[in-house]
Order: sequence, then C-alpha cells, then structure tokens
Amino acid sequence: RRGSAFPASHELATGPVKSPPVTVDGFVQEFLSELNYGQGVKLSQSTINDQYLALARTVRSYLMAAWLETGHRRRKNPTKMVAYLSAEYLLGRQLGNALLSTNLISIAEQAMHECGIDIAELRAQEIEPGLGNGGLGRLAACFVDSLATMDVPTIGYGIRYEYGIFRQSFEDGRQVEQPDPWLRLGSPWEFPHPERAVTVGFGGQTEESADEEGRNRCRWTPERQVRGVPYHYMVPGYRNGVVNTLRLWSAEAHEGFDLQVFNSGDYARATQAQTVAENISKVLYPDDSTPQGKELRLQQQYFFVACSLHDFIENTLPGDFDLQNLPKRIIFQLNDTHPVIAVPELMRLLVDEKGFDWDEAWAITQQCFAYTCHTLLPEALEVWPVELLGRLLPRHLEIIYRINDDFLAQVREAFPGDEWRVRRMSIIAEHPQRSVRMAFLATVAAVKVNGVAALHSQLLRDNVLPDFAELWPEKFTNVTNGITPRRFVRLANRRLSGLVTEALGTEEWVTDLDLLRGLEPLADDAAFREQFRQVKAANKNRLALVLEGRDGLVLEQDHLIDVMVKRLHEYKRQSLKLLHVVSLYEGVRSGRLPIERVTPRTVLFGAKAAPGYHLAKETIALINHVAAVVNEDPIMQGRLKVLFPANYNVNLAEKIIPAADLSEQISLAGKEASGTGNMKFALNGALTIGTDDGANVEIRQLVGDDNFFLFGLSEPEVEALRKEGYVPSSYYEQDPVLRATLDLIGSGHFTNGSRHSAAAVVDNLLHHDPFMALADFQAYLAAQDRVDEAYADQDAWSRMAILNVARCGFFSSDRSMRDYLDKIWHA
Ligand code: GPW
Repeated sequence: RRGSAFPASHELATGPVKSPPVTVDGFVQEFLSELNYGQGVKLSQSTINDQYLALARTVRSYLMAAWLETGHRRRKNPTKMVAYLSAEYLLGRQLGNALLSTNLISIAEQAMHECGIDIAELRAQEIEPGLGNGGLGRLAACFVDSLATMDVPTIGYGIRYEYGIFRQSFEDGRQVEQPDPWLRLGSPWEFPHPERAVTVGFGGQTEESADEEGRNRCRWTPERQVRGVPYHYMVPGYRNGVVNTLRLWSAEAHEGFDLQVFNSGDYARATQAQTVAENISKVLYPDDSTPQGKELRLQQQYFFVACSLHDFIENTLPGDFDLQNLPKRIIFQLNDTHPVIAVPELMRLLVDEKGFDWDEAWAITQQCFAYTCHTLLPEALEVWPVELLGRLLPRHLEIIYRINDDFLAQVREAFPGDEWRVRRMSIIAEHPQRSVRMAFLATVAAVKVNGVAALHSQLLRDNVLPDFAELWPEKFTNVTNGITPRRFVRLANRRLSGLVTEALGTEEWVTDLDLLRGLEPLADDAAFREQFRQVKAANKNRLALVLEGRDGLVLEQDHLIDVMVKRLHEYKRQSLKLLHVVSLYEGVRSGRLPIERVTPRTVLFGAKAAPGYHLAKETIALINHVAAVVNEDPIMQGRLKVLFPANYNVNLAEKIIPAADLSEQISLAGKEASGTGNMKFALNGALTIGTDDGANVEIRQLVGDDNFFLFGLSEPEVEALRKEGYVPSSYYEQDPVLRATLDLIGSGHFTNGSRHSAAAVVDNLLHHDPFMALADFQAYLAAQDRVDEAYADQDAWSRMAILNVARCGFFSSDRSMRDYLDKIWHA
C-alpha cells in the first residue's frame, strides 16, 4: 500500500477539521459522534467507560493528523533516527497528557460539562499503563516525551506486557501482589498492526555450509518460532504538531493452535504452544535491579529486540537501502543491559542473512549502539549463564564468543603479557558459573557508554568498568537524568504552573525550563511567597481528598509533609527513615523529647517490593506496623502520623509530589545511580534531605548548600569505613538514642509483642547493615532537627523552596536529550 497510485486530492479528509482550534460546540459534537457511532450508545445509556473511551478517541483524533504528518515528513526527508530500546516504559495515564499537548484541556472540560459529565470522573477511569518497575521505566517515558517535544525522529521500542507492574495491597500490613489487568476495559491509546508481525526464533541448531562463493556461512535453524505483533502508541510533542511512535511488541503463537488435537478433545495440549508463546509478553518482570527468574526474562529481551531490529531494517528503511550506511541512519540506545542481546542479533542479521563479512559487519555494528548504565550495584549487572543462552540462542552465543575473541586479542595487543587483565575484561566470566557479562558486551560494542548522573558516571569509570575506561577513555561520558516538565509540573501541578506563568509572564518555561531562573528574585518577595504557600496548601488539600477516597487515610493538612516514595530497596534505606520516625516516638514516650518540640509532621511512604525480595517485604510490614501504633497513640497528640497508601504508581506520584514539603533521598552514598524523584520534588517546591549520592550532588550544587539538607557519609568515606571494617553494632552500643530506638522495635512494641516479626529488619541492621544505615543515623537525625528548625520559619522555608524551583531547570529531560544528541547520538 505504498506509492502514488491514489489521487493526491484524496490524501487526507477535509472535514471535519481535525486540528485545533475547535469550539466547545464542535468538541461536543465530535464527542457525541464517537459515543454514538464509535461506541454505539446514546449519552443517556452510556457507562462511564463508554464516555471515557469516546472522550479519549475524540482527543486522539486531534493527534492523528499530526501523527500522519510527522511520519510523512520523516519518510520524505530521512535523517539519522534514534531508536530507544527499553524493556520498560512507565507511561502514566495518557488522557491528560493528550489534552495538554493538543491544548484542549479547557475546551474538553467545558464540553463535558455541557454534556452533564464530570471530566475528572472520566480521567479517573483510565488505568495507567504500568509497563515499568520504577525509575528506569519512568525515565524512558520522560525521554520519549522530550524527544517528541524537541521534534527528534525517534522510535521507542519495547514490550506490550499484557499485565503491567503488579497491584499492591496490604493484608495485616504485609504486601500482597495482584495482577494488573490494565487492558481489561480496552485501551483507546493503542493501534495494533498484525499485518506488520515479525517472526522470532528460539532454540534449535546452527550449522556451517559454504555459500555460492565458497565462503563459510552459518545457518541457524530455530526449534520454535513466535510472532511479534506491533502495537503503536502516540507520543505527542508539546503543542508542536509532532507525534512520534512508541512501538511495543506483543507475542503470539506462530501457528494458532492445533485443530486436530483440539477436536480430539485435548484442549490443554491443543493450545499449549499458544500459551507458551503468549507468555513471553504476558507480564512485566516485576523485579527491579536484581535479576532472577531467568529464562522467561531472556526470552522477553530477545523477543522485543529481534522484532525491533527487523522492523527498523526491513520496514522503516527504504527497500533498496545499503546497510553499509546503517550508522548514518540509526543509533540504537540501549536502556541498561536488558536489550543488549541486540548486539549479536545485528551481527547475525548482517553476517548470516545479509552476507556481510564479519569485519565489515562489526565495523557497522560498533557504530550503531550506545549504552546507558543505570546502576552501581554489582548484583544488578546482568549476566546470562552460557548454558541458558546457548540453549535459547545458540547462534548468538557463537557470535558473542567471536566478539570476545577479537576483543581479547585487542586487549592483549594493548597490554602484552597481562593475562590477569584479559581474564578480568573477558565478556565471558568463568566463575561461579560460565556466563556472559552483558554490561561488558554492551561496552565493547557501544560508541559511547554513559552513566546517569555526574557522580555515577565517575564511579562507573573508576569502580564498575575501570579496565574499559583505561582502554577507551573517550568512550565514557555522563548524561545526567531529567524529568519531563509537562507531566511532572504542568500537568501534576496546575496551580504552581499558573503561578509560574503569571510571574514569568510567559508559558515558555514548559519547553525551556531554564526560564525558571526568572523566579529567583521572587524568593525575596513576601507576596509571592504567600501565593507559593497557598499553592502548596491547595495541593495538600487535593492530596487529602485523594488519600481519603482511595485509601481511607486522613492527611493532616497543617503538617509538614515528609515524603519517601520509591521502590523498596535496602540501599535506598527506607529503614533509616523508619528509625527516624521511631526515634521521635520513643523520645516522647521516654520523656527525652518534650512533645511540644515535635514538629507536626506526616511521614508518607509509597513503595513496592519485588515479590521475591524478603527483606524488602519485611520492611514494608514493619512500616505499616509502626504506623498503626504511632498514629493511634495519644501520647503523640496527633503530631506524628505515618501514612503508607498501597500501590504507589505514576498517578499517585502526580498527586503526592506537588503536596510535599520534604523529599527523602537518603540512599547510602555511591549506591543510587541518579534518582529522578529527587528532581520531581525539587521542581515542585519541596526541599531535599539527602546524602551526597546520585543526582542529589548536582541538585545541591545548583540550589546551594543553604537550600538543601545534606547529611551522611560521602562515597569515599563509605569506602574507607568498609575497608576499616564496618561494625554496625558499635553504633548501637555507643548511641543511646539509636539503642533505645532499635530496642523499642526489637521488643515487639509495634508487632503485638512479637519480637520475631520485627527481627528480620532489626537483626539485619544490627549484624549486617550492608548499606550503613546505623553509621548515618546520628547525622540523619541532626539533619532532621535542622529541617524542623527551618520549617518553623515559614517565610524562610518558602524562600528556600522557591529557590529550589528556580534553580532546577537543569533537570528537564529536554536538557538530558540535548546532551544525548550532542555527546552521543549526533542525530
Ligand atoms: F538495575 N534503575 C531502575 F540499573 O529503576 F537496570 N531499575 C533498574 O533495573 C536499574 C536502575 C538497573 C534506576 C536507578 O536505580 C536510579 O538511580 C535511576 O535514577 C533510574 O534507574 C534512571 O536512570
């Protein structure tokens, strides 16, 4: 269906006009038309879901012309594209963002009002696509938003999981996971393209044979095949007529089911192959940072990467394209190691299927990939056992071995006689079992390797990949993460956005976040500070309504709102935050701390634990148990509340972050690669209490020491302490406050007298504490005292908060994208 066989006059429909401006009446008519002729119901008979779908389709239709036009423009004038390869996209709800990017918010509101519909109720109907675990997936979503807003030709490739990140609930305070059937009511935001399905092989054998020219060629004969069906999602730029594409792959059986077996009555066996195939994209791997449950995960990775490379080479490039020029047309950005199997896959395509010589193919491949590392934790660096990889992808394993041979020859040439170094750098690890180190493979193949914050990139060079940085210093670079100001300021915080626009006299800041600098002088303007406080108060009020409705929780709106929301991980140290809470409670109980000295404060947690992560789940239970006791104990006179709404997700983040006063970013220095929540809070006028870790370092540099509550060991101090021999119990013995705090938890006070229930967390802190929470406890409490003191002067606090907003424009993901373009992509 290509070419010019059709009359040019009929290229696009001429009416109804599908681009804004539109009137409220026009919008009402289109909405009703979608409802009547799309959903097949009259307004009076329609359900909320009918109305939501009709509204979504009405808004969607305004993006359609831009989508067609963007595709057309890109085909006509082909340039170097960015293909973002990511196993996760944590998108959040789509309707609000579509309304924002088309500038239809107020028209849609009025139109719904005229139809007697509460638009808020329709927006609440949308189930967010939770196709990611946490920071890494949300970062991918921010990046594609920025790339569309900056009109960078991009395809985002990933997996259309049928079930996203699990739904969390609490039973007796303990986390229970339920599946997330986000597609159950249908998604109006996706466009399936079964006609563009791609076949992907698994297993089987390889064999060598001579081709017509007598050269040895390898053939891979997979044992089974799976169909990848692409689903397209719009990625609208902010009011710029650009709509990019996110292409997510869904797995289907290659050949339906076995009709003969089915007719014989063995239904389970008849559909078995189908089930096995569909399992590949059935569910988001619920693990965050620590690999487990291996085989299916590797299948997912290869599945989406094979589909994506095939799609780009066969369907996106013109038919006569000379693949010698591939690097001029594409850069595949590897979002951590999850898509790194794309490297041997491209080699396989070029050598086995397109007939390139190995060296030619490697020269091309080496220019087509760039790799972003998102961690410093050794256990989060993916490795695949050779046995597994060879069974699932035998040809890829051969290719990896050959890449490794050539690479190690290069190492030997650069460092003659240094066999110890050769072993250290080998892509194949020999211990504890022979396996492929995906980060090494990525580093060998990539044009550039980047970390996600200045400190992280430094530690990546110095500690994680030092041999590689020595061999190729110019390969390593930093791109500090960012967040999209569209979703996390403009949409999530309409009130602050209004105030900022009014103060700056322009809305340009939404796409040029450095303009927030213009707010700096207003930090000293008492009237502005008062308006700023009113915004925060209104946001707290909104959050109170949300928490009441969603969780039956009561938020004290005159409290300091102290927030720690992020995945539950030992290195992030939710337990340290919990120790602070208990130390206040214990202080009041023991008389050490007069109740009047306790700043009225609500500590708000949001966190999911990976289902198999025992300690994380114990920590969640303990937080809930402490909350239940502290919240009810009259001795606290309501001055300390702990709230832990279940199922923290993007939507809840959008309500919590604008209401926060204090942002907790308290990972042990050297462990959090970047953090991005920290940026969202600062840009919404919360102050940070944090360690010198990840992007905190840059936040503090930008906002200034006076406007940031820094505490704790620095990364070099952590290393020194570790070398010296870290003994957590020595802190317990020397610090009476810490002792009383841990003793109270350990006594079973919060766990119905059961010492056992608190033991996992307490014993771990006392006897292992790999992330040195006890070492930082005293400094953390001292920093919290400084917080209380600062909060007592509301004017001074507002001044600091305003300066945080004014000085954090750097953390726009638009800036991150500019950095990727300048330093890595050159697209
Ligand atoms: F282990 N991150 C994440 F590095 O959310 F792959 N999931 C992950 O699996 C990994 C990293 C991985 C996070 C980092 O922990 C966080 O510090 C960073 O801000 C975020 O990725 C985005 O770069």
